[in-house]
Amino acid sequence: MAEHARQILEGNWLGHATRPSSLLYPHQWSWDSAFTAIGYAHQDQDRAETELRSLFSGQWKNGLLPHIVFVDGGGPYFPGPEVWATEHSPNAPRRPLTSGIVQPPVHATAVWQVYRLARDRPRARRFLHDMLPKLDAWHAYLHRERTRIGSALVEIWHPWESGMDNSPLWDPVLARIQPRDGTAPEHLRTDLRVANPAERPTAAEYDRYLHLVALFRAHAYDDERIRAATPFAVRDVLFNSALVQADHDLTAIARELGKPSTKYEDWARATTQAVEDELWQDGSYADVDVVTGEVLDASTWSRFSPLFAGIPAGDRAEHVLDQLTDAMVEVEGLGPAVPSLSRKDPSFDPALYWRGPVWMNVNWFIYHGLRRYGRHDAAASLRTTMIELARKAGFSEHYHPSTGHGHGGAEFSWSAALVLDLLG
Ligand code: 9YW
Repeated sequence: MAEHARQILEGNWLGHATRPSSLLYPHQWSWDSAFTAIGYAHQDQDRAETELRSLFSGQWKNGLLPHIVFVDGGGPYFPGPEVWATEHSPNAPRRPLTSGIVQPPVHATAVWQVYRLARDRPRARRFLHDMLPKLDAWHAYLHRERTRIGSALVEIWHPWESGMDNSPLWDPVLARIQPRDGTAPEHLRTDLRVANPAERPTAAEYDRYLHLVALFRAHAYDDERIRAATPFAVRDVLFNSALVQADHDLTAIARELGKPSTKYEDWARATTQAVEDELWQDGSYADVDVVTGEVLDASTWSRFSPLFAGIPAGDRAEHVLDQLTDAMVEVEGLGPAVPSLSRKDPSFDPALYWRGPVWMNVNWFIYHGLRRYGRHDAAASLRTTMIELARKAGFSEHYHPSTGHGHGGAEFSWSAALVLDLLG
């Protein structure tokens, strides 16, 4: 199993970075790289460090860590660098070329894991030392530019920033957008040529994704202008939960190096409090649409992501753990798993991307959440299902929640890396 996972990562290795999947995602993606490094950490310190260093080579002067770092010769992808046109921003690097938006901040968590598991300790310490200022700038960007007066919660400005593009969470927000400026004509969409179109976001969704990119480009990626103009601004449970955990990990990194950590502790505390005060709505965690103030209440897995960061306590934690047990599905012959969307949700579709399939990263977050709250038996069952899914269906991008069949991109890096992490 571990050997097979290593082969998948080897096949996706581009010499300095790992692509998520050969045809569908042939460049370096931000949170994919963090997950991939978490897997490499058990096997290969050099790879793990190189993965994260190369991702951060695309970091912007203002601290923004872009969601795609384009790799020369990586392969066709839409929207490519010419669409992002990040040269409009004084903050973007000239090289490497990047996108101009972010993804969930799991990088400090990855750096800390790479450091903890490393065999060559002096080298690991140099790595940690080099990564601290980069992580500091990345988190400072989020806490500074992605918040508004009155809330410590960070905002996402694009469905791609959530890591869960076509989640039904965004339906009501996207419905308000009339795409005019940018669109995604089907002949340009490389994803439709290399994946099953029935398992991909729709034309209506892609047109809105591109409309938002055109807006950011027109505002020269200036955060202040985008904050005022974007029709998509969401305080997302997963993004903020990932940030709380990453701020805890950044605290640990700073302490390990004997550097000041108070700023990171304060960030973690403030965001935790804001998740509790602002995102707990009618007995469940839910995203909030900043533009309308509405609660986005689709029953996605990300309602449970605060467990990963140890956010809920007491009765609230018990309540969320009960909801989680309720949301689990039984993958035929394998065991329980958490689907990306509850079966009871009207938008549920077992093969459609973030609208129902089982994802490895989702279950990895939940696995760690369960352990954190002492639910070791439930965590062990989830771990078994994930390993058996990979054995049965390979390292797919996602899996059918009843049959366990693989869907989406094949030979998917984070599926391989996170199984390596579970194998230990
Ligand atoms: C795409 C690369 C990325 C992931 C995201 C996933 C998808 C990009 O693929 O988004 O076409 O937009 O939703 O989580 O990082 O694997």
